Amino acid sequence: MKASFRHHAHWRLIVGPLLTFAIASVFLLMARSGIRVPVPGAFMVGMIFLSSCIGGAAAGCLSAVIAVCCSFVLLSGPELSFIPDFRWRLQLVLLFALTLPFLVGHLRNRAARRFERERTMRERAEAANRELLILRAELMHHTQELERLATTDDLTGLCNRRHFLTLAENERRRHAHGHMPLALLIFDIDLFKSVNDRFGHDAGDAMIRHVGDVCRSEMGASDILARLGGEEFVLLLLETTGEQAIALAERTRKRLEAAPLAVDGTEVRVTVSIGVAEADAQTQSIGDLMKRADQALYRAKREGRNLVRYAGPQRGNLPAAPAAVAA
Ligand code: GH3
Ligand code: MG
Ligand code: MG
Repeated sequence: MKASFRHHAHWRLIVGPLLTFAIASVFLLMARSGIRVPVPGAFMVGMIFLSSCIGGAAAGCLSAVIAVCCSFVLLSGPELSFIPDFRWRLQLVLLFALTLPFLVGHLRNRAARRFERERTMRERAEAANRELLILRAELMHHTQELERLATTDDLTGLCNRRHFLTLAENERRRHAHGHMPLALLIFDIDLFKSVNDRFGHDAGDAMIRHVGDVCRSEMGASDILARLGGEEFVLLLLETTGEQAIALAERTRKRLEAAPLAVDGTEVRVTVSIGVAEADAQTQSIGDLMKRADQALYRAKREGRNLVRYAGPQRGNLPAAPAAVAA
């Protein structure tokens, strides 16, 4: 690769002078045969310029020497009659021929330096662009992470309260506008404090996660489940009537009741009380719906826990579910 590069450099150095020599020889032969060469000086200057461009100042100088020798012979004729003195003619040709390669070399170097500068700047701009792209990707990642942290509950991976309120309010408006049924459940783990007290905070956390997982497995794909805080959950059931919501609440309550949580080899019974509410014409906000579900939940607690209670204007209250259960 290096050898071929050197070979290439030599070729550039000699091609110009060789061409100059060939043309100069033709001119001399023509002059000797009595054929008048029209503008030999212009041809020679052109060849020096060409050599300098191809091979740089060294090639230009070589061509210049050949051109000067040729000119020396050719200019002994009467062409440059406006400079009668032969010595002056010779000096003029020498000066012109020797200056030209340096001038061309200088211009070539300047162009090369400018090209190099532009290349460096382009490379810097590309590097900055790449860095910018990386920073943008990082920023997007951090933004997504921030958004996730702002909307997700750490312990369960469910929506947090604030995010739930935003999503649920949008759904409430959409459902009210389309006259679609909408129901809401609030779950509260019964006597949860005693789980913490007896088995420790980690066991309490495990129970919160367990209840979250069971609720998640019962809900529909478009329903919205969130941890409200502590050991309370909320589930918004889209396009669901109060009856359907009560059925789902009962199913979840029974499932939890039937699946105790294993903590350090001990089976800890998990029960929840659930308040159910259904949106109606009087429901002005998701807060209204939650308030009613909360009232139903407190009734379930008051009436013995491990119960589902419904709060609705037309429906009245459901009969009590099985007896209260301690953890
Ligand atoms: P009730 O049946 O009336 O709901 O009784 P409870 O014991 O479940 O309710 P209470 O409000 O008296 O206790 C809730 C406890 O939940 C108190 C608090 O220490 C605990 N708690 C709140 N957040 C967390 C949490 O993130 N992890 C754990 N392990 N405990 C929590
Ligand atoms: Mg509570
Ligand atoms: Mg509780």
